[in-house]
Order: sequence, then C-alpha cells, then structure tokens
Amino acid sequence: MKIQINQLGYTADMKKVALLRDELAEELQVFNQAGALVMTLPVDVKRTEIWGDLVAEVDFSALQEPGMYTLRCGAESSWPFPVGERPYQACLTALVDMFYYQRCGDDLDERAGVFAHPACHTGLARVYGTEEWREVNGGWHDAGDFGRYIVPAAKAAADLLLAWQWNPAAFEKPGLTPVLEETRYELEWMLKMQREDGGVYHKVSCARFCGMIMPHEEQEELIISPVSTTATGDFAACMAMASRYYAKIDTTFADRMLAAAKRAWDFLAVTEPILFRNPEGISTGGYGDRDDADERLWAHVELALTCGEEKYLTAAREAILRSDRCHAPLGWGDMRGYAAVEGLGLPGELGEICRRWVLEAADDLLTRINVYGITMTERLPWGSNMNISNDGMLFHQAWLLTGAEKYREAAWKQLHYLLGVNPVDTCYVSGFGTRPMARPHHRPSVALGVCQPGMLSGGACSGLADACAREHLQGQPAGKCFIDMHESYSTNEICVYWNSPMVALLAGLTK
Ligand code: 9MR
Ligand code: ZN
Repeated sequence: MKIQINQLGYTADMKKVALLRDELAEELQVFNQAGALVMTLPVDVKRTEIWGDLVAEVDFSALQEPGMYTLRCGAESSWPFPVGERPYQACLTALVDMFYYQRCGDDLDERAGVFAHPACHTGLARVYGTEEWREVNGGWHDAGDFGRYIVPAAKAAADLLLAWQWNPAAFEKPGLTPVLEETRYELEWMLKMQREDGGVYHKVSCARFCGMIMPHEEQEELIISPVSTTATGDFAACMAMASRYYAKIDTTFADRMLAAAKRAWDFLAVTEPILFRNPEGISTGGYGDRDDADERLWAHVELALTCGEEKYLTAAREAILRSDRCHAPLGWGDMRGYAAVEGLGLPGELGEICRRWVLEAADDLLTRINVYGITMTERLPWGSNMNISNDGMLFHQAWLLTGAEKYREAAWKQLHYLLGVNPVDTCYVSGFGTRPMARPHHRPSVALGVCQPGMLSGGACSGLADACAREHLQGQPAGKCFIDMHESYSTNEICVYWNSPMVALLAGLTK
C-alpha cells in the first residue's frame, strides 16, 4: 500500500494525516466499510522527495464519524482502519505484557499461552575469571537473546516508571501484571547484581549467544561479567528513582533500593571510570560506552531528588554546571535525558537548567523533523524505533512543561510512524495493525514458529549490520532499510528497552 496511515486507527477528534507515496492524483477519497464514498479531500500539491519516493500529505481530520474506513487516491489505497474510542489501549497493554514474557527465572504459566515455559537460567552464575558463584536469578531477558544486562535494564525500568507517573490511569486495566509489579521483577534482579562493595556487575549471560531455542533450553554456564561504572551509575540512579515510586507501596523494598543506590554512589565516588568491554571469551551484548559522566550525572540527580541531602545536591550541582549544553538523549548509552527530565524536580537554578535542557533538546529535534515526522533522515541507527520512541517521550515532556501544541503534535507523529506511517508500510508492533511485523529476531518466536505479540521491532537500520540485511537491502534508502525476517537482527530484533519508551510515549499521549 502506498497510502500510509496509523494502522490502529484514530479517535474521532484527533488530527489525522495520511502520507501518499508516488501518486500524483490530487484528490483523496474516503470510503466506509460498506464501500460508500463518504468524503473527498484535496491532496497537498507539495511533494517531498524522501527515501526514493515523492511524498504528499493529506489531512483527513474532518473524518470524525466512528467506523471503518479506507482511503483511496488514484490507483493507490490504504489499509482499512478504524475511527473510534481508545484505539491504542490494547496495544499499550500488550507492550507492557511483553515484559512478563521476557521474564527469566520464572515459570511462565498458562497466561503466557504457547510461550509458557519452565523457569530458565536458574543455576548459579560464575563471576568471570573466579571460582565465585552467585545466585542472580530473575529479571527480563534483554531482547531476542537471553542475556541480562544492567545498562539497558536501567533504561527500561526508568521508562516504565515514567510511563506510570505520566498516566497511571492508562494502566488501570492491567494485562498479565500491573506495571509497577512487573517493573519490580526487574529491580529485584538488579539488586542481586550488586557486589558487596557497592559496584554493580555489568551483565550476566552465557559466553555466547545460543541458537534459536527456548530460554529453558539454554543450559550453558552463566557468567557474570565484571563491574563497570556505567552499570553502577545507572543502577544508583534507577534504584534511587524507583525507591520514590515504591515508598508508598512497600517501604521495606523502597528502603532496600535506596540503601543499594547509596552504596553504588559511594563506590562511584572513589572509583575511576571502568568502561565495559566484553572480556576474553564472552561475545554477548556489550553495551559499551565512551564515558560514564552522564551515568554519574543521572545518579547524582536521582539521589539528590530522593534524599535531598547536601552531598548529593552538591554533586548534582557540580555535574549540571559542568555540562553547559545537553542534547538530553534518553538512550541506553547516554543518560543525560533522564538527568534532565528527572532534574526538573530539583530546587531553584538546577531545576531551571534542566528545563532549559529539555526544551532546547526538543526544539533542536523539531528542526530535524522530516515529512514522516521523525528526526532522522540520512542515517537510521540500529534500533531506530527506540530513538523515535525516545524522541516522542522528550516531545511529550516538553509539552507537559509548556503546553505548546507543536511538541504534542511531534510526539504523536512518532507514534503514527511506529504504527504504520512509514515507508515500509509496516506496523512495527507485532500482533497489531493490518500489516504487523511478524518475523522478529526473537528466539521463542522462532523456536515455536509463532510470533509473540506486543513487541516493537528495532526498525530501519541504514548501516546494514547483518548478512540478511546486506543480502536484501543493498542500495535501499535509509528509511527502507528494514526487512521482516528473523535473520536480520540489526533491523528486526526486539528489546525490553525498545518497548519501554513506546509504553511511556503511549501512556503520555493517551492521557
Ligand atoms: O541496542 C543495541 C544497539 O544500539 C547497538 O548498535 C547494537 C550493536 O552493538 O547492540 C544493540 O543491543 C543488542 C545487545 O547487544 C544484545 N541484545 C540485543 C540488543 C539489540 O539488538
Ligand atoms: Zn532466562
């Protein structure tokens, strides 16, 4: 199809814009389910050349009557889509349920349907290079692989907490587990990854990625990789942040997290950067980093917020004043966005600086938006759908601060892109939309021959970073470097920290 719409549809009063590729007709027709023509609309005469297509926008916001519709223009048409109430609620629930499916060390019961399996990865894990064995059961499998890594775990947990903060009502009808309970499953595991001196191990995984098997079938030795200061900084920040959320639900748990955060912070205070690289013999996810300043910054901010103690405030002040400009990315590698968004709650000048950071970052992103509404055109990185969701979160935060419609509209565009307004005519969430991604690089889905629902694909990756992508996508423009085949791990894997910002974005937008 060459008319791109949000495949999940729209509410009656939403702004609705379809993109039309390579069709020069100047009229768009709207048909209802019975095939009757209900509306004719002009197509914007302006065409934008992007990713090998000539693209036009068509605003069909005038369509407000609930029902199922199809758009047609010249020889092209759209998938049928609904206009109705709460079109994204089921998708949001499924995106949260995904975390239950990703659980490690738990018997996934019948609620997981065909994806049920006995507890996996429950043996003791060996601390790399030693004869020490530790119990680190629990947490979520990171992605299509079964590694458990602290750095992305902290991002995923932080996003889910923000999602809940932004719109608790969005989670009132929980699917498999309430969102804070599910997040706790990860936090409990993270606590086990802290060493007695406060340092936090970077990850636990087998030495290498296994074949396309079920989690409990991976029986190789589990290895705990060395402590890094990026993992320790993220851990300190995430634990201090989470302790505020759980303080009213379970004080003992909240206290345990805060104490752990403080121990991690103390460790950082006397430790030079330890940047992670896979040690000899280990080839699972690296989550390496160029520096740990942003992880430390985020940790200072969260401890200052949670404790209000002078030493944390001083550290936060010094770190904030040291970074004069901040692009505020909400990545797994650059945590300044979390420092900025959370730092909005700091007193006086510090809160003001964070506000400036958020708005400058959002304004900068606005200047890069293309006709698809996303901020990347020439180059889309591995997991670009995470960046798109992250941008959406930042726009949403800017809207919360200012009420300016331009931010809200930009946030919606990120969502529309993910759900179908993209040049590969795909709903990037499995199990949703008319043409969903369906063959993810996700071991249980491949092993069972059934696609697990509610997973956000990594999406277009212009670097063609795997053999399958190189075979099928050579010469494709950046936005079209996506292939729905499980072999393409650089374009079609799934990850907990790709789902999590989309959860936050959807929660924020549907408030
Ligand atoms: O999301 C990560 C991406 O930003 C990197 O470019 C890529 C290559 O280093 O790794 C991605 O993370 C993968 C991790 O290393 C292992 N689990 C699956 C992750 C998603 O592909
Ligand atoms: Zn497992």
